[in-house]
Amino acid sequence: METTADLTVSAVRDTRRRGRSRRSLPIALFGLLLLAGCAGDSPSALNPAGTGSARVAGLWWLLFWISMAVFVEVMALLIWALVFRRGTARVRHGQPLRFVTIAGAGLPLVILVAVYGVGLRDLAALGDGPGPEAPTVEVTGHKWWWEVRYPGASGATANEIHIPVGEQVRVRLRTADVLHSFWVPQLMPKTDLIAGETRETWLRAERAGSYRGQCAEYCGTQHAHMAFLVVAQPRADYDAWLARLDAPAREPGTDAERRGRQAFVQGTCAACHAVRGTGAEGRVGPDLSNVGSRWSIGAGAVPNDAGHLGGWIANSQTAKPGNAMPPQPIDAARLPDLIAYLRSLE
Ligand code: HEC
Ligand SMILES: [Cu+2]
Repeated sequence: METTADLTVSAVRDTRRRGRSRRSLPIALFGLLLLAGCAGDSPSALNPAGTGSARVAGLWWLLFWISMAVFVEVMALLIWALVFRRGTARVRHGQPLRFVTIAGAGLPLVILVAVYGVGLRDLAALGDGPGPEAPTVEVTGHKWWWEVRYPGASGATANEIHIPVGEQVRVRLRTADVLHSFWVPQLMPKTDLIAGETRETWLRAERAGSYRGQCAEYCGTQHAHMAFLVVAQPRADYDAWLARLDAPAREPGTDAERRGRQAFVQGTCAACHAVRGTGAEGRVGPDLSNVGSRWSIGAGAVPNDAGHLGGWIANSQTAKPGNAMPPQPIDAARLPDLIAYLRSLE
């Protein structure tokens, strides 16, 4: 038969058990979060896809494991000191001064100098840019989008940089207004864009794919919507893409698209946007010659589909408040044509 005392004891055990399971949930979630950083498609600097970021990740893991080793060692010493307190056990305490000199000063000095050396080596490797024949991309930061040009190709694109996979590509960086910072975590650490200066960095992707980039220097309200995509593709695909960037934009194929082009060229749009071969040569906003194939509208603000495009044209301030494209006085009857035309530009 259970006594009251027995019942109380089992109740206490129950609460303890419940407390433990309540605590294990946040711990499990934290663990999952850590693992998420290692997931295959995570746009993280610890998931490198190119030589530049591989250096950074290598250095990061080196520092991580050294820190872990030091942490474990210090904890072991702490426990040792607590267990074998002076007077409580018969342990010989050796020569404390020699121990402190070696483990407390000598060892850290050796480790720090070695890590400093590895850091200098990686810094030199990151500074080692491509030769003069390497492909070059010219990127200009605007509040809040990226203008992308290739010397030798007449056209431009926005928020999307194509590079040949396995090749070191030079990136020339300028800003049209304030400070921005060019960062593709999976490929290369940050480079600041400084007013009045042309900075240089490089990209090299070891596997084909799309890598997310982001402005990494606060530049105003829509700083978060200043993302871009680096598309690394096989050399032949890259060459074909570059050739299209040099050719006139795609001709309208339907009547709606033809009417859309007319509305675009004759309306306000042409004052700020260019579409190659149409006479629209505005440079205030992104070149729209291939807007239909872009990964997003507004540098990551909204997905690139017909609905969001229509909403953007009528009033982009809803999707990206404060951006430099004012609401457009567009005839509602013309909007579907304009959408059809822009969607056809690939
Ligand atoms: C006063 C200049 C101005 C006018 C006029 C203007 N735009 Fe824009 N537009 C911009 C700017 C600046 C951006 C970039 C905004 C951003 O992402 O921060 C932009 C972005 C866009 C984009 C998104 C492009 C991309 O790749 O993200 C589309 C599409 C677009 N405009 C279409 C139009 C159409 C269609 C018209 C005419 C009805 C028009 N714009 C009129 C300045 C203008
Ligand atoms: Cu920014």
